[in-house]
Amino acid sequence: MSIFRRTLIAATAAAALAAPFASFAQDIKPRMIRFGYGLNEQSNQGRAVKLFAQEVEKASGGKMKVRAIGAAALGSDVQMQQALIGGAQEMMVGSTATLVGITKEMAIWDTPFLFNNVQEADAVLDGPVGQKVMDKLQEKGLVGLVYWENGFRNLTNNKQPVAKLEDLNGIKLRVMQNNVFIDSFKTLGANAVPLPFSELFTALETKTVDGQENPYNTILSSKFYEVQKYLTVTNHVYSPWIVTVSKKWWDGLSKDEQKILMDAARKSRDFERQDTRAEAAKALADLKAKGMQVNELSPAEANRMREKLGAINASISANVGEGLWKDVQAEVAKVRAGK
Ligand code: TK8
Repeated sequence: MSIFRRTLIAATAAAALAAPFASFAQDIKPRMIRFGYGLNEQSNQGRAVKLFAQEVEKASGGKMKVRAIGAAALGSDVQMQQALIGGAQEMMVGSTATLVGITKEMAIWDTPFLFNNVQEADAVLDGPVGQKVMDKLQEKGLVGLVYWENGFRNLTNNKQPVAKLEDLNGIKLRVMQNNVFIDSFKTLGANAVPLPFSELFTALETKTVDGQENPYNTILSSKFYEVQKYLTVTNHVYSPWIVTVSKKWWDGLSKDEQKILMDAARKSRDFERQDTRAEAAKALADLKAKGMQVNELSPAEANRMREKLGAINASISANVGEGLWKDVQAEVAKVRAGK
């Protein structure tokens, strides 16, 4: 018998004695978690997934390992959601807006001008109503852990500066695959074209579409400034990201493992929001330095836009349910009143 075989048998026997029963296989083979996301590694999303991975590995003593797979290499948000539901992928982060086809209540977060600032967003998303909407995912085979910040969305295009509503006429604008976004931009007069984020850069580059809307951070990290000339500060909606887990897989984890993931998710949320806000504060200057022409809307034009978009509130309320609509409005009012 070779020394190698003898050592192997001895090692195996020792390990079997030390860790009998079923846990043995688990002890030597870490749980692999494929965590997919749509943005680049060098983005607020990429940095927070990395932090999550480190936290999980540390807290589990290496028994759980996260493979972070960015740039939509595992597919678009919608494709990854299906992989999670089927159990072919364990985790992902993406926009709540892309989940509306699965859980219609998620569309509440797409309400234009719902939040005035990030403090309101945090309070409502992390509060009881945010949790209620998140829990709705479970019926559909997904477990939501935490909301991250994608951020307030702003408009870019390659045709002309948008200073007033009419300037949007005829602009082919990529929007997320979601009825609220399609309706919002149709209402504003743009030609709204739903496309997955993973196809967006190429669509802009080849001029399949003229424009898009995303937070400053994403315009920067996805290098949209290379293919977009004009940026209009609209802040038309606050967009959350949400970290989700395959329920099929989650249900097979021990309570300890679930807790490790939940704790790491909370840490990643706090880190991500800070990081995103710090980056957003500098991003506009960066985008100008990269050559983008930036304009703000006059207060009168901003109001016109707000009023126009108000017209779709009734349909959002009908879609998500009037009860939820009212609950969210009440929560926002509570935060505004400083209670
Ligand atoms: C990333 C997307 C992105 C979103 C979009 O996968 O699609 O425009 O803002 O963050 O979820």
